[in-house]
Amino acid sequence: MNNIRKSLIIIITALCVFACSKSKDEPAVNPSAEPSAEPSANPSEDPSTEPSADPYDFSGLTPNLSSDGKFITNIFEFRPAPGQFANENYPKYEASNTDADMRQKVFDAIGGEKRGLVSLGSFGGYVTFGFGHSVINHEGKDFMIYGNALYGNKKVTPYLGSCEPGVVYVSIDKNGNGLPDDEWFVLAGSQYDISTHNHTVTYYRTPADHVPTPGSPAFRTDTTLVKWVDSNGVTGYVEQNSFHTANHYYPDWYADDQITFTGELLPSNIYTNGSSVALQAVEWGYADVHPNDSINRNAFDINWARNSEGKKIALPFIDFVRIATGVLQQAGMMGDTSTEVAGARIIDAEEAKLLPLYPGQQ
Ligand SMILES: [Ca+2]
Ligand SMILES: [Ca+2]
Ligand SMILES: [Ca+2]
Repeated sequence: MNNIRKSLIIIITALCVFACSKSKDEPAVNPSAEPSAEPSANPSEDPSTEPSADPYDFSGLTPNLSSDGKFITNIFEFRPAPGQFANENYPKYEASNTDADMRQKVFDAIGGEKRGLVSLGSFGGYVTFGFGHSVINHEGKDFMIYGNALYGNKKVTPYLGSCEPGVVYVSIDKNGNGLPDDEWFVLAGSQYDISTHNHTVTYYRTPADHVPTPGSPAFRTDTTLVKWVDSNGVTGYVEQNSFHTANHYYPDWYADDQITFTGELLPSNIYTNGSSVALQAVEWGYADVHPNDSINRNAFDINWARNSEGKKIALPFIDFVRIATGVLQQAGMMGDTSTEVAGARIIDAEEAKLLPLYPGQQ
């Protein structure tokens, strides 16, 4: 399996691998990365003006409590960015598959208590899901996300391994139509203050007359396979590597020849030492950066929600969750970095009491 091979590469390229201890409640890896105080509030707000002008007043909304399952029931969107696993696997694209077919495959992989894998591709690629009912924002953490992160050589630097941060967004069904067409809020994790907010990247389908540009080392079989342009005018490429040469990387079922994503861009987490390459974990608040047995590090509090201007937004509950790859990078033999999602689960109020908040999470 590609996933196993991918893991093996990481293990081989790390300098010396050993079993790492569980990390549930360890102190901050990088205390300096903790978010600082929230942005300044708007001092011009006049409390004497008319009521309910606040778009973030959700007090009139009633949560949907028609069911009480803990796991994913609906895949609303699957929009991966180009990457080495697109089409090939996680999930596999087969000729004539539609968007609906691909969403069904995603559900088959990560719906309910299944722990299959879905790969989101390069920066911005995402999956959007729900639990069949609202998720109440109770005290502490409210849900967790499963991935396929692993640690390698913790001796060299903390939490070194295959950690591919996915940014988590939440939304409330404000217009009540049951669809995720309402405003999205990012859950501000430990990297929020050093991330580029509202970063936009457009990827272009490889032209039919494309001529590969081999690079060095030899595993870089085409350094110009999928072109991208970001909101700063910077151009780059998702490269083809020798382990995935039969793949277009650009999702074959997309009707358009270009696709644009906007979201939080984290700094590169590539760790290099000579020819060794690994992907270092970030502290908290992102999917697919800590092994699944670290429940608390894979758990999320709706209280971390912020709007696109950085303002903290109090959400009494949510109806939709979106996970998007948060980095844009080529990591040596590991190729492009892609967040994987292996399911999600609601954390109830009792379990939340067992998952203490880390410094910076309050
Ligand atoms: Ca909460
Ligand atoms: Ca809606
Ligand atoms: Ca991963």
